[in-house]
Parts: sequence; structure tokens; C-alpha cells
Amino acid sequence: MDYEIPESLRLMQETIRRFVQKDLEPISQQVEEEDRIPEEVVQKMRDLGLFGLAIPEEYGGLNLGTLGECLVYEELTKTNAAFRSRIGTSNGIGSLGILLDGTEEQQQKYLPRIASGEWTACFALSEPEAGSDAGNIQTAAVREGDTFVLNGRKHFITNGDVADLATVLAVTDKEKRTRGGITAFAVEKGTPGFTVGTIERKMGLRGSHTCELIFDNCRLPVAQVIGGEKMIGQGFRTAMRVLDKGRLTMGACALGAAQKLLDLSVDYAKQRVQFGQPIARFQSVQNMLADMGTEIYAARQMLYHAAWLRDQGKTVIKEASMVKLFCTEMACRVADQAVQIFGGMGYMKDLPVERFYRDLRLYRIFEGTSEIQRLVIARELTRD
Ligand code: COS
Repeated sequence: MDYEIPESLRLMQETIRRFVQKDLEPISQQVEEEDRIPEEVVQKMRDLGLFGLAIPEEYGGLNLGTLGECLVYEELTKTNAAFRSRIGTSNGIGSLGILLDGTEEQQQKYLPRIASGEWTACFALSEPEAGSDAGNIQTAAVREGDTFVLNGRKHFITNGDVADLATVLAVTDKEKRTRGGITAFAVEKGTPGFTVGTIERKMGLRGSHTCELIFDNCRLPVAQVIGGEKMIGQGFRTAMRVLDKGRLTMGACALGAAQKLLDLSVDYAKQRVQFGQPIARFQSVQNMLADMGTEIYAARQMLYHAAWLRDQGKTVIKEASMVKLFCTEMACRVADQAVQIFGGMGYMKDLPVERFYRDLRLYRIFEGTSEIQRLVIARELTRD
């Protein structure tokens, strides 16, 4: 077994680490308070190529592979989670359908714009009646000649307000649904009948917006079906394959945040004095640090292994769900322990710990709840 991270990825990792320290961390609190990322920082992310991590070089991306992408996310999530979110949906679930199943024309048209960061992509699956039960979407696309007429309402769509392109899942055959009756469309901002609705109010992840997307007799040429005519009805499979990858990278995001919380906790425990000595000398605090470090170590090994498997071309449905489940649950336990080690200060908005605690709570929900991950894992384990 070779546990070395390739030199090129290590260099990328160091570049991102420096970028986080120099450009992102100093404004992490500002992003929290203003609920927005300054445009000049988004431009710096473009300049670093962060919008094209997963996109092949022929389309202007960095083509880092799954492991490379995970390493970048791990660094980026050591600061305000909104920064990763700004590029993550575009690199991941927003554009992956086009990368996996799009026609040559769609790839030529959209991937270079997404890779450069000129365009942001989002992924529109969730609806009020279709959260975990993704197959129950009500948004419908009815064919009229060479056009589909899209009607419905999506919600909780990350980056919906800044997206120039949305991967939208809609029912094209009510009887068949998940097996031949759901189609993925590439819908451009500005298409008549497509509007952004309410920006939803959330517990955390300020600086990254989730929105409603509304489709009101939105007419789309068949050419906007991701994958073209032959992919009509095949969108659920596309969405699930997109989510497999998304779930792996969510593991990396949770891991980065957990590592940051451990680092902060160790520093704090060494300098915080109570009863005449640093609290790091107390066994109860040591136990918490030891558990945090051990879980992070385990999470990192499974994440890198699953990412490596995917880069070898292996199917990682089960592993991706295991990574999402373990890493996000682990990070929430770590966040809880970090708040405990920081005590009253961990509950204060003056320090980043309480922000991590709130932001991480979402990780167990979006891109598939922990319960859905267990369902997928159990199905894969018991499959004949
Ligand atoms: N890769 C390829 N194909 C897949 C797949 C995957 N990972 N998962 C499912 N499919 C295919 C199945 O193979 C099946 O087709 P066949 O019977 O022809 O093989 C079809 O899709 C339907 O799958 P399934 O029967 O598993 O559908 P269910 O309705 O039972 O739903 C779950 C499956 C629960 C896993 C799905 O609805 C899900 O992931 N829900 C969570 C959605 C989510 O993560 N939402 C977050 C918001 S989006 S950021």
C-alpha cells in the first residue's frame, strides 16, 4: 500500500492552505456577519482555478481527481464553510451531471464557463414533498414537439441565487418515475419562466444561500436534456451518480472542519488555566482530545481510501455513503466536544467554535441524511 499523497496534489494542498490562512480566514467573521462573500474573494477563487477542480483539462479545469478534490475541500473547510460551498456545488453536484452524462455539445458549451468560474452551477432536486424521497418530485416536464414545458418549485437549492446554470430534475413519466420517468435538464438563468424565489433563512452556513427555484411554463428545447434525447427518463440515475460523488466530498468537508476544531481545542486546552494549571493536564479534557483525534484519524483513512477507489474507476456507492455517514457524524461529535473544552467561550460568537457547531449540523442532513446513507449502505450490503 502506498500512503504517499502525490507531489502535485501536495503542492495544491499547500497552496490552498496558504490561501485559507492569508485570504479567507481573516474575513471569515465578516462573511458570517454580512451573509455574503466579497466579490473580490470569489475572483481570487476563480484565479486559483477552484471552480474547475473536477473538470477535465480539455475544458479548462484542473482535473484533480476525487482524492485531489477531497484534499482541497479538507483545507477549505478549516475556515468559514461558505467559501467551500461557493465553489463546491459548482464543481460537484451542479455540473457533474453534465460531465458524466452530458452530450459533447453540452460539455463544450458549459464546462469551460463553469471551470473558469465565469458561471456557477447548482443542483435542483429537492422539493417540499421530495427530500429523502427524491423519487417523489412533483416538478413536471411535459413534451410538446421538440420542447419540454417545465412547471414546479424546488427548494433548499444551494447557490440558487448566484447560479447561471441549474441541473434540474423533473418528472417526464409519472408511471415510471425513478425507473425511466425522471429527466435531468440544464436550465440557464434568464430562461423565460425560470425565476429564483425566496432565499431561505437558516441556522448556519451564512454567506452561502439556499433558495427556491420556480418554473412557470418554462420552455426548454430537447437539447437541454442532459445527455440529449437518449437520456430522457434517465435523470434519476444521473442524479444518484452525482450524489455518490457529492457524498464522498461532503466527507472531506466534515473532516476539514473537525481537524480545525481539534487544532483549536488543543491550543486552547494548553493555554487555558484553571485550578492553577492548563486544562490540557486534566484527564477529562485529555480524553476528549484523544477521542477527537482518533475519530479524525479513522475518518481520514476511509475518506482517502474511498476517493482513491473512485479514482481507480471503482463503483463506490456503499463507500461514499459510509464516508458521508461516518465523517459528518464524527464531525458533529467533535464539534460538541470542542464546545465543551472551550466551555462558556465555546458558546460565544466571539470565537469560531460556535459557528462550526451550527454549520456542521447541516452536514448530517444535506446531500442525503444520515438515515438515507444507512439505507443505501444496508441495501448494498444485502444486495444479492
Ligand atoms: N447509481 C446508479 N443508479 C442508481 C443509484 C446509484 N447510486 N441509486 C439508485 N440508482 C438506480 C437504481 O439502480 C434503480 O434503477 P434499477 O431498478 O433499474 O436498477 C433506480 O435508480 C431507482 O433506485 P431506488 O429503487 O434505489 O430508488 P428509491 O426511490 O428507493 O430511492 C434513495 C433511493 C433513497 C437512495 C434516493 O431517493 C436518495 O438518495 N434519496 C436522498 C436524496 C438526497 O440525497 N437528497 C439531498 C438533496 S440533493 S443535494
